[in-house]
Amino acid sequence: MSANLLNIKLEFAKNVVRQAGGFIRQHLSDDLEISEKSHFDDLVTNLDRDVQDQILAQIQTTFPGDHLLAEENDVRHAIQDGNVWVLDPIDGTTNFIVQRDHFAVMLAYYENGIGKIGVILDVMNDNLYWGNGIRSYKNDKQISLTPKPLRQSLIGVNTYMYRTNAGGLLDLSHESLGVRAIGSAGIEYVNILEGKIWGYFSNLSPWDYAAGAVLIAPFGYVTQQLDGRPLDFEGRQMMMSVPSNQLAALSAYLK
Ligand code: 2AM
Ligand code: CA
Ligand code: CA
Ligand code: CA
Repeated sequence: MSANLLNIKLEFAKNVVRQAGGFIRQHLSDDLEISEKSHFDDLVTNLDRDVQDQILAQIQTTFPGDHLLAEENDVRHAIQDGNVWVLDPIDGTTNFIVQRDHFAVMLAYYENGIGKIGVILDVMNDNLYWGNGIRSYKNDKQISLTPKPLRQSLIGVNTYMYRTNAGGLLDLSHESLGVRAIGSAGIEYVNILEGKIWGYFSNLSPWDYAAGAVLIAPFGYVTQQLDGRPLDFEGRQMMMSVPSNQLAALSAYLK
C-alpha cells in the first residue's frame, strides 16, 4: 500500500473517531437503551450501536474494498486477511453507563495482520492518540516514552485475573509498585502512553487491543499472550502489553 493512501486512511480514521466523540458527548444526558449481551454485566447501549453503524458506514463508503471487524452485531472479518478496519465503538461501556467517564472510541487498520494505524479517543478529555506504528501522537504533539523498570512502576490489570492469580498476575504484581484497574482497555493504553502505567495485563478481544498495540509499538512494546505466543486476533485471550526489553523480569511469574 502506498504511503500516500495510508496517510489518507490515517487522516480519515482520526476524523471519524473525533466526530464519534463529539456525537457521544452531545448525547451524554440522553436516556440510554441498555441491553445485556452474554450476562447481566456484559452490556451494550444504543450509542455503542449508533457509533459503530456511523463509523462502519463511513468506512464502507470511502474504502469500499476494505474489510471490517467490530465488536457489536457480529461484524467479524479475520484480521490477518487483507485490509481490515478494527472498531470498538465504545470501549468501557460499563464506565460510560455508570460514570459517563473513562471510556474510549478505538479504531485500527491492519494489512494482512500487520498494524498500520491506531487511533484512541479519550472521549471525555477529548484527547486523540494516533499513530502509524512508527510514531505516535497525542493531538498535535509527538509522544516520547521510555518505560522505567517494573519495580519503579504501576501496572494495569484485569481485576478477575489479578484476584485469581490467573496467568500468575497476582505473583507478578509483587514485582511492581502496585496495580490499577480502570475498566477500559483504551484508557489503559492511554495511561501507558502517558507513562502512568508500565504495562497492561488483561483478557481481551482483538478490538480491545488492536489500536493500542499499534500506538505503543514505537516505544518497544509487545502485545502478546502471557507465555509469549502471538495473539490469534480471533477470540478473547489472556494477554499483555509490556516493554519487550523487560520481558525477562516477567518470565519467572507468568504461566
Ligand atoms: P468493552 O467495554 O468494549 O466491552 C474492562 O471491562 C475492559 O474489558 C473494557 O475495555 C471492556 O471492553 C473489555 N472487555 C472485553 N470483553 C469483555 C466482557 N466480556 N465483559 C466486560 N468487559 C469486557
Ligand atoms: Ca462490550
Ligand atoms: Ca472493548
Ligand atoms: Ca465496546
